[in-house]
Amino acid sequence: MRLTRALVRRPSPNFVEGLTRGDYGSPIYTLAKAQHERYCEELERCGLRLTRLSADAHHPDGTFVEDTAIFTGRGAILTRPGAPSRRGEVASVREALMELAPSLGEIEAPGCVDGGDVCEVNGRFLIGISERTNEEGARQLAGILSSHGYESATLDLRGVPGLLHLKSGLTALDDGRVVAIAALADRDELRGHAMIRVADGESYAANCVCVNGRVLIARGFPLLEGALVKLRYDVVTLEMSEFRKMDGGLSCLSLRL
Ligand code: CIR
Repeated sequence: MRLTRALVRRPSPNFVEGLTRGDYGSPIYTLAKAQHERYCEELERCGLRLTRLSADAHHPDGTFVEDTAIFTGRGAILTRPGAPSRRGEVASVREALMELAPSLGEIEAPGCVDGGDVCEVNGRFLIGISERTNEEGARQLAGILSSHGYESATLDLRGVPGLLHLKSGLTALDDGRVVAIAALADRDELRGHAMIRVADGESYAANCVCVNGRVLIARGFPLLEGALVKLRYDVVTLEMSEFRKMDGGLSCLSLRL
């Protein structure tokens, strides 16, 4: 499916106050801003028209817009993020989405879903149950998807060390091939898919973005980059150091439709 639009939000000056479990130090705001700008330019180069939300000082994690909604080919579903500090991010995304896509529904309490836990693979949605997405949220999401004709399946991620979201370890490329970390690659739900396995030392790179034939990956992961190039993907590498410090990856920084 050819993508045409993306929603992004600039990092806020208090980005450093966001949630993180990582051990990579504190992000430098000016660098995060520059990396975000570079990311936006690259999305535009892939043919996407961007809607840019202004930075939100009340929500230091607000730049990770992916967690607030799920796009399907038929419309958008608003989430209820698992981290209480992030729930307020949804209001401004709801407003922006009105102009971009029909609403298919919204996750309601006590359900929680982070968009990072939802990955569409060949028209079927995989929903990770994680620290952020609970069973009730997954049940509501599966119901909304099913009422619009989509199949889904859940994957329990709670035993996978260090994995924040499903898409922290899994990307679906637009030809149906998946990029996956070892802990996900052998799951039944992915059986039969062409796959690139990400080496253990490169697991951060499993979160990529595939837009209109190009694959954006984090810079500094030569094994994954080499594997993609060998398979003739058009690869672009982007510096992600400041977002990695806050447990974010490439996909988290935009909602693409
Ligand atoms: C958080 O912990 O919620 C943010 N610091 C990072 C969110 C990353 N989002 C994503 O993987 N979809």
